[in-house]
Amino acid sequence: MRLPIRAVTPEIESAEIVGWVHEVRDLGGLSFFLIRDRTGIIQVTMPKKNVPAEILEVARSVSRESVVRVRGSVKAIDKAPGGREIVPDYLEIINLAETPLPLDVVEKVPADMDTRLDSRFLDARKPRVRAIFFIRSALTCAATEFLASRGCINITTPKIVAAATEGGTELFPIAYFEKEAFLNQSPQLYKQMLMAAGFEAVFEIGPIFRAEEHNTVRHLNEATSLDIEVSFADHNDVMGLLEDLIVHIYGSVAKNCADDLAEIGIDLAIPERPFPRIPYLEAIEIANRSIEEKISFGDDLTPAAERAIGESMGGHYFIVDWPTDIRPYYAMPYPDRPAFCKAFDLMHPRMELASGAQRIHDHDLLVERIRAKGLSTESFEFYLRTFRYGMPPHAGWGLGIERLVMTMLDLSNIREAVLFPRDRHRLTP
Ligand code: ATP
Ligand code: AMO
Repeated sequence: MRLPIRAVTPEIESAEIVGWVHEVRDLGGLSFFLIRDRTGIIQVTMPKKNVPAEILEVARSVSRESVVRVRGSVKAIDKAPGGREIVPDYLEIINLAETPLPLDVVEKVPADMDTRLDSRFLDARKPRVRAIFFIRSALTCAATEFLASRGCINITTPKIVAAATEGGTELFPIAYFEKEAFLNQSPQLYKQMLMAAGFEAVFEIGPIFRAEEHNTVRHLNEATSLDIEVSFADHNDVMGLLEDLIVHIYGSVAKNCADDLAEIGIDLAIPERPFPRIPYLEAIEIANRSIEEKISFGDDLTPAAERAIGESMGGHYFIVDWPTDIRPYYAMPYPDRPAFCKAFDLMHPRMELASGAQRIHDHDLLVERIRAKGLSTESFEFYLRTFRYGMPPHAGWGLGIERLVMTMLDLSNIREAVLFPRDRHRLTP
């Protein structure tokens, strides 16, 4: 029976493995393969004197990245990766790779992002790239377990929709028979409607689509959002939940992904609770101390402002109490100072990770806010009617999974955190 490569130890006398030919080296009397699977790398050593001629024959015809099956005896050896090697008595080429390879998996010559993404299936064979996606998987599993343990119901909402939710970024129109339709920017309206259904606490991990014209290292046109919505909760309650979730995810990744973190070279520090909560007014004051293009009241934070505040905060923090005018219509204004609202952003020193708010649950106030944004209430009727038959107070947030992975693993480009990114120029693979 074949073993995962990681399980092959010097204590085992013989082993069968399958994997990809990572490297081939021929030193005359001795030739080596490195064979790789998703668990690790092992050396296969073929001393020409001791290995059957038919095996040497097969070995000579193997190209890098071919898929092979190897059986043989396991020997302890200090010089090889993992301190062991296999001397084969059976070698089979299961699938021969063409040469030359479109991308070097061993990465002696670093490739640029576009070349890597064009051959993502080969790029993802690199142990470092594989590690990012194993961590991303562990991270979303940890989030799901945590939110379920807090009583949140896992929901799935439509991605083909009739209305915008967020303003700001554009929508992608799609052909939907004879109707006008779009790809959804956020599950916002649906998660709120489920509060009217009495679900009380919901979460979704799903795609969001944003027709961002600009091409940046922190925006995608198709991103993954972790959204929650909780009834009888305010903005402070859901900030607490978000903070607990981030600390839980970091702790879980640190505990379960030690090898993958080591592969990427990350010594993961778990953020400390509570994250500071600084009001918007204080945030722009901090930014304006060091940036050239000053932020005025009512401006969104520029990337330079986010960097300046991030530097002074050092770790995760919240910006709270935003001007009502620059937040979406659904954010609840403070009753005693309606120019400010109960909205917040969770920030990492490098960028925004999540946005959220306590929502307006009063129908008439919501209509007023939609109109104040210059939007028509007609296209929101399916949403607005849920506010007329018993809508509880509620709050929630949306967290960008790629940005969470990117900041956790110190990746320079958000595309590193998605297998098949969609950006301004990329629609394949
Ligand atoms: P959100 O969409 O929730 O506000 P975000 O982190 O995606 O969060 P954006 O609003 O897209 O942030 O960007 C924040 C600020 O940075 C905005 O003022 C936006 O105009 C500006 N910005 C984003 N990308 C670029 C870019 N490529 N060039 C110049 N400004 C940019
Ligand atoms: P917002 O528009 O701030 O809020 O989005 C929430 C989070 O989603 C991530 N995100 C993106 N990531 C990569 N590329 C993009 N183009 C992109 N756009 C957004 C970010 C961002 O913080 N409905 C609200 C959430 C709520 O209030 O519950 C919303 O969508 O990490």
